[in-house]
Parts: sequence; C-alpha cells; structure tokens
Amino acid sequence: MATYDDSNIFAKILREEIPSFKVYEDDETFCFMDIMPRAEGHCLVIPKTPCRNMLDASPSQLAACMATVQKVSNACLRAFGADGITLQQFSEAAGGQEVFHLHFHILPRKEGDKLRPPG
Ligand code: IU
Repeated sequence: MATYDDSNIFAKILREEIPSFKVYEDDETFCFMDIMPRAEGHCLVIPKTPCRNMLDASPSQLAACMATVQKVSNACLRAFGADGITLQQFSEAAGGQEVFHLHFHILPRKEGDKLRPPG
C-alpha cells in the first residue's frame, strides 16, 4: 500500500498553510467544515498525526477520531436540528478516497432527506 504523503491538503490545513472553518479541536484531532458540503453541517474529523486512511490507522488514532466524531455528532443534532447522522469513511482510491489523510465525514440528516452528490 502507498505511504503517507504530507503534501495532501488536510496536512496543509493542520499546518495552517491553508485556512479552514474549524468546528472542534483537541490534542489528537481536528474537525472542520467540508468545503463542498453534501448536507447542512457536513464536516470532517481528522487525526493530527500522519495517517493515510482507516487501513493504516493505529487503534489510538481511531479511538481519538471516534471520540471526536461522537462529540461533534451530538453537537450537530442540537445545532442543525438534525434527526440522525450518517458517518462515512473512504479508504484508497478504489474505496472513493480523494484526500489521502484519514478523515471521517459527519453528515447530519433529517427525516426523509437525500444526501447531495459529491462535488
Ligand atoms: P474523500 O472522498 O472522502 O477523500 O473526499 C474528500 C473530501 O474532502 C470531500 O468531501 C471534499 O469536499 C473535502 N475537501 C475539503 O473539505 N477541503 C478541500 O480543500 C478539499 C476537499 I481539495
């Protein structure tokens, strides 16, 4: 499998070389709004340490990301009046991954809605 390349856009966001709309941050994780939202409140949770995707993540990276996913998801229910959350993660190009730094999509959902397509 390919290795981690720190020229990816999320590594640049972590280094503050490019701006992002921050939602939440702690010692291990960062959460920011997706630039092309597929639902109101669509945001991304990433580890601060290098990780290409779920396939090469350590148990502690996954645990830290999931703790943040849960916090932000519950906040989304309140902030956007969402009824539920869709959580997505794409690993490798064949799995739909486009940015090669581990990230989890938090997609707030309302009863009967449809996710907007990517792009
Ligand atoms: P992926 O298929 O999960 O790798 O998709 C990457 C996501 O990152 C996608 O939803 C983009 O809209 C999002 N994104 C972003 O939020 N900011 C950026 O500068 C870029 C992509 I490039």
